Amino acid sequence: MTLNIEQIRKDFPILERETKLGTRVVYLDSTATSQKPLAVIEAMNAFYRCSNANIHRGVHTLAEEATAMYEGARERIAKFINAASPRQVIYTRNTTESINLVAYSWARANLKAGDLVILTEMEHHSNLVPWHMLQAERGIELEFIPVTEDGLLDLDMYRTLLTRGPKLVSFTHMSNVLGTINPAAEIIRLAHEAGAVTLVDAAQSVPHLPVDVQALDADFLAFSAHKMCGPTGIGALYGKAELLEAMPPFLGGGDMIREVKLRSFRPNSLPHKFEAGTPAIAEAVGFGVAVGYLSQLGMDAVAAHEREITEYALERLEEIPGVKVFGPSADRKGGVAAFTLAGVHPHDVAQILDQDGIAIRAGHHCAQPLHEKFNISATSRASFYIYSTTDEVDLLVNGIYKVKEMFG
Ligand code: 7TS
Repeated sequence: MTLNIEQIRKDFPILERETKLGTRVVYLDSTATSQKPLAVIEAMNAFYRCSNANIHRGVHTLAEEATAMYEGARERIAKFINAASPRQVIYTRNTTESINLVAYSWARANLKAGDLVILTEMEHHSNLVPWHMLQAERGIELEFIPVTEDGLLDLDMYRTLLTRGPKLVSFTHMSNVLGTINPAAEIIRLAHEAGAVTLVDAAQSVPHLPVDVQALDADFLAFSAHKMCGPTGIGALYGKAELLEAMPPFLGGGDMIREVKLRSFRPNSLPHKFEAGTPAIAEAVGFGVAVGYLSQLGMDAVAAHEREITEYALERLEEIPGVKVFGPSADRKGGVAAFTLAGVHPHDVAQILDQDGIAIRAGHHCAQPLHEKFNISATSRASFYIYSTTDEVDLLVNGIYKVKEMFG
């Protein structure tokens, strides 16, 4: 099945927004956050208009309705990633909080000084800094799977690192800069053979590819709603039940307890043990509708559309003299094209494109070590999603030619 992009674009009101020039906005920054379909916007609106109440505590109709909507969304999200049970899906604020939850709860209970954690050189800061913090606190050791010149993980080096008996392998499923789709199932299989637990940063994969946590055999997997048509302020952590059950709570407070005495408490069962305080209820409802929207399109079709756009974009970008696109060929990457333009700072590229209503991002994209690896401080980055078109790629390319003219 192929996507009907024209129809899809009608679902996203923001794509109708006019620029200063009276043209339609060209949104090429979905890697930072995706736009939201009307169905999600309206579901959240309807929640506040008709069903708003706090969850898990009221016996009144509104509270029951809100609770059912919040838990119903969890069921849909669990199904979307093929989790065996919704108990294994914990709501968090975003991917960052999901990774921090593992670092605070699982890692502080299971890692001691000298224990090895393997990361990669292409991680987002959110899968680096929590481990730096634990290193400072606990004296754990960190090693990194190197990135090759063409933007792939060096799996031979990974195999070598595994002989050192790591306790955890935590890696991004898809790079937010190179677009590289890493062979997650293989990385996990090898980690398990070496006796390590695995954490997948799926911030960029769950929105763009079919992801099946059971097929991957992932121990933990983190993602954010806002990158997959859902609202900001909510994300998820998937975990294997036996790991989650053995873990101490993360934040303490209401809802995460079964019983509290003045001097003690007993934690609640999964998933509530990890959801202290009033959660993002309307956002959970929006998250559930977002996964429903993507399911309806079909994630295979989503991935195929992005592959097509990316192939076209790489072809067009690479024909511009002075443009260098980072990362592997289109068959090994998702819808991300980070590039440099010789003699022009990436921020200038983004700023000049913005004058024509073309939204791309410039900077290190929260992956400073990766940029350092390629001896650059920043890139310009165009990224694509279900509503992106080849016409928009053409506008981007024309815009870059204009930048070249301005800079002589
Ligand atoms: N991991 C990856 C691979 C990401 O791309 C991002 C966000 C995160 C983690 C963190 O997600 P959050 O929802 O917790 O913020 N990436 C980007 C980006 O590329 N531009 O803006 C945010």
